[in-house]
Amino acid sequence: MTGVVTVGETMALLTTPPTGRLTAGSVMPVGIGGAESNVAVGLVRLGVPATWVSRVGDDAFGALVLRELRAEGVTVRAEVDPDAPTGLMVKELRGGRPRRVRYHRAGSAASRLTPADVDRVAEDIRTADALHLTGITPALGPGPAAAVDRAVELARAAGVAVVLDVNHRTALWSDEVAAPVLADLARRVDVLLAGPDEAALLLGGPVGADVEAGLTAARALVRRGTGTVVVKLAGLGAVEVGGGREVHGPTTPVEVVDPVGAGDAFAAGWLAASVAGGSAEERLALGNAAGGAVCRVPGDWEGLPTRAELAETGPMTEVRR
Ligand code: KDG
Repeated sequence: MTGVVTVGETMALLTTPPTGRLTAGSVMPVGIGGAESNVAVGLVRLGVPATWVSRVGDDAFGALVLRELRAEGVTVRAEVDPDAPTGLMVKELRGGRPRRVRYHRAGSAASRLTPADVDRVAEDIRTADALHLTGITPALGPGPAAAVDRAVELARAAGVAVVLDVNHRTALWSDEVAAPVLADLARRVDVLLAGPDEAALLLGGPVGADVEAGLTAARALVRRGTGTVVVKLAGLGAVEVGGGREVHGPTTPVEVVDPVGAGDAFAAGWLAASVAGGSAEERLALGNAAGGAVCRVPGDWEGLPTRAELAETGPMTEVRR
């Protein structure tokens, strides 16, 4: 197993105290967050090697990002950019739960990603078990969008499966601008992970949040050209359509403390089972279990589980290695 390569921005993440209002002054812990590196950490914790490709600024936030990811065992392939800062994200809590996320990432080092950053890791991509991308990266600007296209080209030419998590971020681009870009990208990948709203964005019509609606949307997206489509349905689990099969993977509801990062955890679990040769049932089971684990604790990625933790905390389908 060579593992998974992922490309995208990781930011410094400031979180307000549970009841604190920023405008009144506050002390905020500094951590890190980024959908793609969240997935990389999740994979490593599940025993799958992961490589994260990006750019950070030549600043303390960038050093923190690199140190944290290396400490988690992620292989870091990041350029340190002397001319742009590391992106920053502020997560405001109310009553202990996330209420709003604000980005300070325009002009960040990672928004200067270009195809050259991907070419530097071409061999990592060509020899990977899978390439993971999200719809956040093309929203960062033309350079990152071109970097995503280059990564898809390289992977597909080498027969490496490309997994796209739609991860639509309305704070970065409007539905109108995002929809055609993401729909075009979705047709060029092997696997698409989406929530009902994201499936609706791609299909141009409403999608319900129940199992039948998820299956209908997944079938429609497969007809549009993606090999396998997974629609995530929160407490109802997820459905997967592809390879001539349609599977619903139910989940065990958890007490949700912080849902941010649940989609990344699902992606990590799904990918970990996939690269181990697991069935659709096993992919969905591990995705659901990892997603649930992240929701139980505060933080975008801190609650990402190890296999031992999953075995202790909840039902999980056995996955072949
Ligand atoms: O899924 C969680 C991520 O959204 C978060 O960690 C930060 O990548 C991030 C983003 O762009 O919101």
